[in-house]
Amino acid sequence: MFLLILCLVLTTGVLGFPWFRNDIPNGYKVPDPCTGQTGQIWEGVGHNQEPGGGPRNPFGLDFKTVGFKWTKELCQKDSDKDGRTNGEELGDPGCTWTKGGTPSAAASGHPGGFHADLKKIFFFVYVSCQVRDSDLDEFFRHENQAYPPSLSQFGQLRLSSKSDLLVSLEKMCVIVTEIPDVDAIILDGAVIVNILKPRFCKTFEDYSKQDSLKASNRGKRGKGIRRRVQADSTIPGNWESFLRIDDNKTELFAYLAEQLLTLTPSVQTTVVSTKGSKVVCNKPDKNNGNLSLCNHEAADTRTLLHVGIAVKSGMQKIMIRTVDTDVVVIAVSAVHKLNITCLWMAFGVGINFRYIPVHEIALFMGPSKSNALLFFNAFSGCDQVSSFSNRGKKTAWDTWLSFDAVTEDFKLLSDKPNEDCVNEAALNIERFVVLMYDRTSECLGVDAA
Ligand SMILES: [Ca+2]
Repeated sequence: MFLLILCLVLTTGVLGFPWFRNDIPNGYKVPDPCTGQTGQIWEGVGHNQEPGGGPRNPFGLDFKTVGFKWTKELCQKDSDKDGRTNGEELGDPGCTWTKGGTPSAAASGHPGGFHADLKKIFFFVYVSCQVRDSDLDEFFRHENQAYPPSLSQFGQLRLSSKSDLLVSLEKMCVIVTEIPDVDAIILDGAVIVNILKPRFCKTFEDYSKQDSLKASNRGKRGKGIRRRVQADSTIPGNWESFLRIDDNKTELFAYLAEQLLTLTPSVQTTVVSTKGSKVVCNKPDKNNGNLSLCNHEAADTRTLLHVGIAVKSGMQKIMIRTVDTDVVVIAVSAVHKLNITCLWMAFGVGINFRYIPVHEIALFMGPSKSNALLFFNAFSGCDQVSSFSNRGKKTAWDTWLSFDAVTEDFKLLSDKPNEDCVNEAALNIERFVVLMYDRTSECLGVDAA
């Protein structure tokens, strides 16, 4: 008698009870998400364990909430948040099934098998696979999601706060608020036109002539407005919306480049400006080095090319106007190669505007580490690379400070980001990642950790 009662207890639970499986479409044919093998069935649909019993999975909890019935609400819900409704997974996409009827389709997924929450996913996989002949080590060697969490967050880039890195970098220099003495100023045109609103200007010609644009060293995406940029065209009321259209910007930058040259007397100041892939200058006889036909699409690297040409022209004190942390990083990495005396950043807007002496940061870091910063910045998360989950720039920076051996590997990959170098540097890079998540760990690789 005791044994009989014990068996009943072990098989009790939501959808662990066989008769509950009559209350959902295809209740006896829910595929096992663990093995991935055709024909393998998950008996305890509402539970984390395949035979049923134990903790309920999200579908089991939702099933209980609606009173253990197949309701439209339960059918339309995506209990395990995998992007498919319970109805879609159980073969009732139209939510028309009633008890005793024939579902319109076969069950194609488990409605409670996988969570968006990584910890729970691993918990389910571990619990369910250990009762089978599955090799867990082999399983965890492979990505098991459509969107590997090491690369993205549900298919989207995991963006970090890039400016957090500046906090660490600015501790290595003295920030000033007075404009420093410089020979040349490099302006990122896209930044300038975003900062300088047209205010009272009615036409593009007015805009190009406003004092603030000429003295611009002080200086979100969505639906935009397309407007022809001509001298007498009226400036649209919504400047941000106008700037969201690439064609508008292309025309505006070309127009402003011409106007800047026309409006700036060459005896006073030399103006060099990119105009599409070309470089134009208000001194026609000026040699612009190799800048013309420049194929750098991003302004941040192109800006540094201008710095290089200015240095070759004999200028030693240069300032870049930007709002982008990436430009600061590239500048720090380039200072030692440029052989420049002073490289300033006029950075930020409003009350956060300041002058950052990039040459001081590079001097403090030294040539190797300055160069290594380039890969460090890309690896820890940038515009094109996901940041690490729950580990931002500050954690990455602090980890680097405590693990200097990785500097040479970061430097190697900054100089030569090719496959051979990745393989060569992988050992220390993996160790770096382990330390980012656990400073006390002695594991060398991420799999071991
Ligand atoms: Ca689902």
